[in-house]
Amino acid sequence: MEDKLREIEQQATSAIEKVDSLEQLEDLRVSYLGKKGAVTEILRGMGDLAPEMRPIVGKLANQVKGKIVNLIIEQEERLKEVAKNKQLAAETIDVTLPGQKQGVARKHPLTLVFDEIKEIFLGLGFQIAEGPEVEADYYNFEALNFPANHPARDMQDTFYIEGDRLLRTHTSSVQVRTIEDQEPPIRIIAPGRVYRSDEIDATHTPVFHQVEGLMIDRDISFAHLKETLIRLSKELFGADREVRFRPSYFPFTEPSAEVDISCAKCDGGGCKLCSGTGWLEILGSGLVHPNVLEMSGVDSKEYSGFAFGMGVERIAMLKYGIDDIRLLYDNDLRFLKQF
Ligand code: 2U9
Repeated sequence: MEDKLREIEQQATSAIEKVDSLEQLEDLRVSYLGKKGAVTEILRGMGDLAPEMRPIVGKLANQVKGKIVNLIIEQEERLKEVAKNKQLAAETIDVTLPGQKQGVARKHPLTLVFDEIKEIFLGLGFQIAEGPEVEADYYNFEALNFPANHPARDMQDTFYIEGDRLLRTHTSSVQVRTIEDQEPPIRIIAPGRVYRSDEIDATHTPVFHQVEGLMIDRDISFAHLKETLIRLSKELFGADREVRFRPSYFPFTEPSAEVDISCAKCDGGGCKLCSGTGWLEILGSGLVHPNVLEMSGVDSKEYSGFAFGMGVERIAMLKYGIDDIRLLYDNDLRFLKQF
């Protein structure tokens, strides 16, 4: 039995020295020390030995086992070291290679305009209101004084979904929801995406963006509207721009006015950009129609208000001299990098 153990020890020592992979080493461990391994079998057979032999063989078997365990640990460390060095050699970094250029992100021109308008109105004490893009006919039209079959609905032809659901044609619906829910005084702007069934051309896309605004309180007059919108126009386009109010019509405001700024290109003299008029339209506005206030539960004898709306694409095009709205959606970096 002692000879057998010596033989196992010798075989194991030379086999362990020769292995060159961790898998082979594990196989060897199992074959000597595993459940059915050579050393384990001997230890298990101790009961068959003469009692005086048991301590001698037992001691030797444990010594051989200890030696094999140590050899395996040493070999395992060596193999791991070899593998690590091999990996390190394969992963060397050439620090002289040129680095990868990281482009710095920037804001889309529409986002720049949104941010600027929001900043101006937050400074005037307005809050930002949001609402659903899929709207009920009531909030998009009915509550804004567009009765069913009213011809003014044609100006904002939209995408109908089913029943009375549609894609909102303006963010006015957000403002109706706000006046239903909140007591005056109200000072809000409603920025967001809107939809109209328009053919695509240089100035129209079926999806575009608006910022609308609304102020309701006691004694709100056209003077408040003018002061607010002149400030907005000058902050957006420069203090040297002239601002004019031109009578207009919207079902939800009375009186209504469109706001123009003097053309920056010809300084009011008349050019192709302003169609020879010297003026560029930037937004629509008016005093909220009493019907609109009453329909949302506001007493029009006690309260009045003004409202306005602008297309963000149009503002961006005028501000940055963009002559085709589609450039805003093409995602062409040559265009976007200019902002
Ligand atoms: C309520 C009452 C009144 C919002 C208004 C306009 C005038 C307007 C257009 C400008 C260009 C839309 O994007 S555009 O085509 N908007 O001219 N919008 S007053 O009036 C409201 C809104 C909500 C409750």
